[in-house]
Amino acid sequence: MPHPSYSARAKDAKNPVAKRLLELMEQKETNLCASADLTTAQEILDLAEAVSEEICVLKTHIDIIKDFSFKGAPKAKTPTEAVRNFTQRLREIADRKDKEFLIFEDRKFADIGNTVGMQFTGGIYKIAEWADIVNVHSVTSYATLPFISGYAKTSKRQIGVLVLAQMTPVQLAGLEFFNEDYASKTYRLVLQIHKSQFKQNLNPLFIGFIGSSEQPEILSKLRNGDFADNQETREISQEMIIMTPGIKIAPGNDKLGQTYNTPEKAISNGSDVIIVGRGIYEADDPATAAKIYREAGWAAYQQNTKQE
Ligand code: S5P
Repeated sequence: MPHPSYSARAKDAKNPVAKRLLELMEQKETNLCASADLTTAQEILDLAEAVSEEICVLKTHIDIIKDFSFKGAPKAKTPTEAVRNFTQRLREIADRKDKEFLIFEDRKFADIGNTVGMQFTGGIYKIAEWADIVNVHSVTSYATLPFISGYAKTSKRQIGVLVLAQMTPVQLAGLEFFNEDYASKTYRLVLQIHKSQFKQNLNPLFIGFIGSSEQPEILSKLRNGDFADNQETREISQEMIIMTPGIKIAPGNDKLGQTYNTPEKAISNGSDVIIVGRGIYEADDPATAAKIYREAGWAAYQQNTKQE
């Protein structure tokens, strides 16, 4: 079944980050998120520069960076200042009008609300000051959300939260944790909170899910709202943006169990944004690789979208 376009969904999106992202995707003609899993600030900034025209989102893991120095960085007296110099520079690259993209810190919060609060706003990373999007594990999302929600109410910065409904790989030591039951519970929890925040005139925080194309039938159900218990919930779930990691042009596995599927498979089963890490940053020419992924993702989107 063809899906509504990103721009049609942008009109209904209640979270400003989700709205901005859907608009940006349509304007820049890209549904590609580059995952910058690199360990020095300089490499990440160079990658961000190289791929900025091809992407709608750059995903970071701030806690894997071992060196925050970069060319032209102001002098930093403390680790917090060194991190802030880097995140400010990254924001400058992301905010350039013609090449804009959003920043997604892939922190996968999973603790009690008080601890997540400190991880989100504090430490040396101060994620809340620079990330547009963060993600939380479904099992603890109920506990973590009130904090992020409280922060969002008082802060000028807008934030969108993705919830992990599935993960790659699905099989962990032969046990299937990320099954249909898990995805369905995640969906129902997210939609319940999303609707209640909207009804209380709050900015809903959830913008969607991390979904995997290793289990395409579950991914399709997330997209189509098949886990909804009524029509209203099913319709609202069209606002949810699904981002999918484990993407390579050549499907397969890595040595640590990561599983890869193609951009076409992810998008045709209902994903909105493909997340590509090593397929881009390990390529000889990351800019060209990003262009190839962007074209593959965009062609798949056009094939699976209702013509308006
Ligand atoms: O289930 C998941 C969720 C995420 S966000 N599986 C994943 O691989 N990820 C992230 O996507 C992972 O942390 C990494 O940053 C990226 C995939 O990288 P790649 O090099 O395998 O493309």
